[in-house]
Amino acid sequence: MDAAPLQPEATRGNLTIALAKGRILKEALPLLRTAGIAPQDDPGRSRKLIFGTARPDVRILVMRATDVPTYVEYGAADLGIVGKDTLLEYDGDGFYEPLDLGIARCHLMVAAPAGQQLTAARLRIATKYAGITRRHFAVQGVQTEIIKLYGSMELAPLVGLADRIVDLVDTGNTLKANGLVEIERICEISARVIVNKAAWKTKHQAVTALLAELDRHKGSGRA
Ligand code: PRT
Ligand code: MG
Repeated sequence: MDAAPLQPEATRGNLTIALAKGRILKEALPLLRTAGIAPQDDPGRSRKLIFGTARPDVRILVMRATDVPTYVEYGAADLGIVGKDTLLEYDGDGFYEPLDLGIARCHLMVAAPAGQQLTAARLRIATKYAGITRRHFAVQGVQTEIIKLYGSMELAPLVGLADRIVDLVDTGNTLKANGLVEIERICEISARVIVNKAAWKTKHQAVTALLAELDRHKGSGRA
């Protein structure tokens, strides 16, 4: 079969959405479905990374949350759906952040073992969010040593790797199960839509129509 000829005019309004897998994908799918952008396969089960959708002009890329801003900044995706935590930690500004979807909600906080007595002058803090943590404590003038981890931050203070952690909390069950208590809230987190700056101009109509659709349906796709 011959490949179809390239039709730049016809593809001008096409949109590629980068979607963070895991929790955000799970919560964004019902919303995308109600907005008429249901993927053709189930991204939660398929091993595919690119998904066509019910709309022939929209496709979805599924990836690690931390890669979403990169794909959008470089224009490999026009839009992205990713947590505010990932955006705060990302070092770049090649996108706009026009919409809060209000899904995958949680908050970023500092936690410590219950009843902790601290003597050291310098706090050792374990976190996946080194940038946010550094900025947060710098503003307070607190000296810290930041220990970068990639998961299960709650473990670090239990085995003496760190005095405190900076992590996301939703129900608080994980903290509780590990004898930790929240001692300071840093900020509220939810999933945001980001848009590549060039796409915002060249695909303005398609982008704003999609944003309006998502905005109209947000909050209604949840179980
Ligand atoms: O990507 P990675 O594998 O490192 O993260 P993950 O598997 O922990 O989470 P994932 O990929 O499913 O989704 C991560 C994104 O979901 C984050 O970037 C947030 O924007 C959003 N989100 C919302 C959360 C939570 N809520 C959340 N509770 N991400 C992680 N958690 C973790 C938290 O780190 C802690 O370990 O859940 C645990 C606490 O939950 P509770 O309910 O016990 O308090
Ligand atoms: Mg994950």
